[in-house]
Amino acid sequence: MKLIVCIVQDQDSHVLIDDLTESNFRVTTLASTGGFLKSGNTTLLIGVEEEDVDRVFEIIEKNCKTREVSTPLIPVNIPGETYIPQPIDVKVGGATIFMLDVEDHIRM
Ligand code: 2BA
Repeated sequence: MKLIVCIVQDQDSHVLIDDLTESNFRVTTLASTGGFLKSGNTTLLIGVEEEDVDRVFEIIEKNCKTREVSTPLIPVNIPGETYIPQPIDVKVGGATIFMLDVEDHIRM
């Protein structure tokens, strides 16, 4: 069994979760925050048998889009002065995926 840890943009998470559950996959969602943009994203935990991994990837690919996002204009306060950084555009991926081997899966 594999555990797919998948970080997606909030905008894509609802349709993705619906598609996964309608396809009989079990999903846990966690509200998360990206370290760089400091804005919300969604982390999904999906436990699947190895033969189903490709099907899950297809569903993720179908529902998650890459978008260009500007970094926020958050002022940086240095004692005595305030510095407003220039925004930069970054491409946020449709999904960032980590695959972990699962030693045991127990349901009681
Ligand atoms: P954030 O950390 O908010 O990053 C959003 C996007 O900003 C990233 O998109 C990337 O295009 C850019 N970015 C991130 N760190 C950067 C840096 N040090 N310098 C320049 N640009 C940078 P993605 O790579 O698609 O990542 C989307 C979200 O997935 C990330 O949100 C983070 O929450 C997660 N993520 C990505 N790679 C990760 C990793 N290796 N470990 C843990 N979480 C990761």
